[in-house]
Amino acid sequence: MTEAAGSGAEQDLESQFEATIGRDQRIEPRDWMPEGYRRTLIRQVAQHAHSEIIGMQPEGEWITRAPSLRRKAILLAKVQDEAGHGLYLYSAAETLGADRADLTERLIEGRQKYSSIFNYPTLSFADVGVIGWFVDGAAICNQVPLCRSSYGPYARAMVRICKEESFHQRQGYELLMTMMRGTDEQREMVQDAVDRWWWPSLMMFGPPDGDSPNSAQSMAWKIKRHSNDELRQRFVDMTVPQAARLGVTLPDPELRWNEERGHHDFGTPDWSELKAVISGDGPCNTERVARRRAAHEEGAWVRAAASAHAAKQAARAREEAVA
Ligand code: BYC
Repeated sequence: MTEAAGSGAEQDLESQFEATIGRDQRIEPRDWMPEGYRRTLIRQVAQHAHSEIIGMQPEGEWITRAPSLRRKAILLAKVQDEAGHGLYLYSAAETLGADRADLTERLIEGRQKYSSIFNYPTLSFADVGVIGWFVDGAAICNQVPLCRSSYGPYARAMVRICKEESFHQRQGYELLMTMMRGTDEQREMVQDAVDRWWWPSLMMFGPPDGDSPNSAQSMAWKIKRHSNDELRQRFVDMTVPQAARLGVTLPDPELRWNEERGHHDFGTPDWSELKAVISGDGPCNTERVARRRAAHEEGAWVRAAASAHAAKQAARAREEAVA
């Protein structure tokens, strides 16, 4: 809070910033903001953008193997939506002064994080359904409050992203419903996918509150509106009745309704697994980043062509201005 403690003018700016946050109004790109606020936002928004882009891979692997034309068209649209989400978010990061090429470099050099959830393999087409149901469901719980985040461009990007995530969640659930009405083998595929994705989905919300170094400041600045544990609980409460309706068992023997709390009690995720996955040691970290790096390198000619075209256009505009 004392970053701008220097001059009186800076203190005024800091008080104005705090007052804007206090009134629940938005901070916009041209407004003064403390360096810590800017850094925290760039960190979170960049990680979020990277997650969307890396998140295209686990489901994208199933596009060529989708069981019907209809499922292929739906999956293609979903994966393209995720690319779009990445683009809105990189643009939001740019309004904070970040350079998109630099953010990409940081991702492919392993210097910036992305969500742990995308470091697990997709072993059957049921995983596409479970990712939609759990991962997009978790994303909705986490991101709907971000529509009220204090930074304007991030909050506005979230509005559209959340609408699309809702559609993604429904398509996942509808796919699973269809599979559950199918053969025993299909039902087993769904249960197997549920067993593998449940705990990693709970880890998406981040470490427990007592072990979350960024939460207190991010909540004070109203970047985050709820703690990691609050949102995790919301997700569990939302998902349990959906699992019952679908006819699958969530793989947690401690899961039960607690009348007194008005919430479900549930077991403790393996936090050492989350730490390992975040630090690069998950089942698919190496291949995810390698794939992203290869796509970046393969796209070099597109960037070169776009820059050459832009330079040509600018030169032509200058010539026309002189003539
Ligand atoms: N995975 O102090 P904490 C999607 C890091 S994409 C990896 O609690 P914070 C979708 C954390 O960054 C969904 N890292 O942090 C896409 C921090 O490290 P640094 C992505 C994690 O920021 C395609 C450290 O651990 N969603 O929906 O206050 C298909 C300590 O954590 C994770 C977002 O990005 C993790 N799970 O809270 C389908 C949402 N958890 O930076 C779907 C926006 C924690 O200090 N982000 N870390 O080195 C957020 O809401 C918050 O950043 C988090 C973490 C709740 C994730």
